Amino acid sequence: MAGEGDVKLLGVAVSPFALRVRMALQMKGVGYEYIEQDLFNKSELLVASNPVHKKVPVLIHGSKPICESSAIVQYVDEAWATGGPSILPADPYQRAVARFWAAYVDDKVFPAWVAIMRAATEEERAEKLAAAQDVVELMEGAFAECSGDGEEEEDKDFFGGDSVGYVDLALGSNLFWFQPLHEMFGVTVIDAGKAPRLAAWAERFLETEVAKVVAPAPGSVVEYAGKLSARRLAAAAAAANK
Ligand SMILES: N[C@@H](CCC(=O)N[C@@H](CS)C(=O)NCC(=O)O)C(=O)O
Repeated sequence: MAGEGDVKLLGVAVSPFALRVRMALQMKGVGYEYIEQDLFNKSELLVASNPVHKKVPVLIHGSKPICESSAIVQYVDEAWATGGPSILPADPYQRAVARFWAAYVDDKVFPAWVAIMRAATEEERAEKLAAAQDVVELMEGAFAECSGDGEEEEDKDFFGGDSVGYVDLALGSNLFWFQPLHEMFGVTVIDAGKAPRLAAWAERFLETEVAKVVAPAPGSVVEYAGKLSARRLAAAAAAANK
């Protein structure tokens, strides 16, 4: 029966996509075995469970693998419907709005901040930062759209209203990289001058229990970013020598 059985999660401790699933499982009080993956040397289990993309996260419920973080979070919300607060809104229109903004996070916000990290020169980094800040700023309006019922003047604390919901998990899982990006490159992705409500939300989100429980160990994101960068440089050097 849905909501029962043996649950495993294949993840990487610093992966935003895996982190959002871990937060969803935490919200629903689901016990699970967490199996850390090495993406530089993918396990047979990962490749067999997600043969199409070979990416984390993968949730394995009983013997059934579920791939793609957004599909997994929605599955967790439905399969453990009574385990904790609803992650998606009950109202069909609000659900559609939440799905729209969560997709915006994955399609626009994630690539925008990854581009800052990959910039080859300081000039390029400044360009990518400005672009990322514009992408993020657009979510200021989304905050009012998602968190209220459209009639109230006051902002709620979260995209999900009074508590963390689907868009909070989608965007919030990216926040674990923003402080490390600041440490590495001195950049501020959510600029309080340009996006004050979002900056306040980000502080609130990182203070929630659900975020604190999964937060990557200090230094681990910077370390992982270093490994990714070394791999990228090695691949570029190998391509240039062909
Ligand atoms: N759209 C996917 C993205 C997952 C993703 O990009 N995972 C990365 C780690 S953050 C990964 O497994 N990368 C391995 C690879 O690209 O080979 C989701 O939402 O689950």
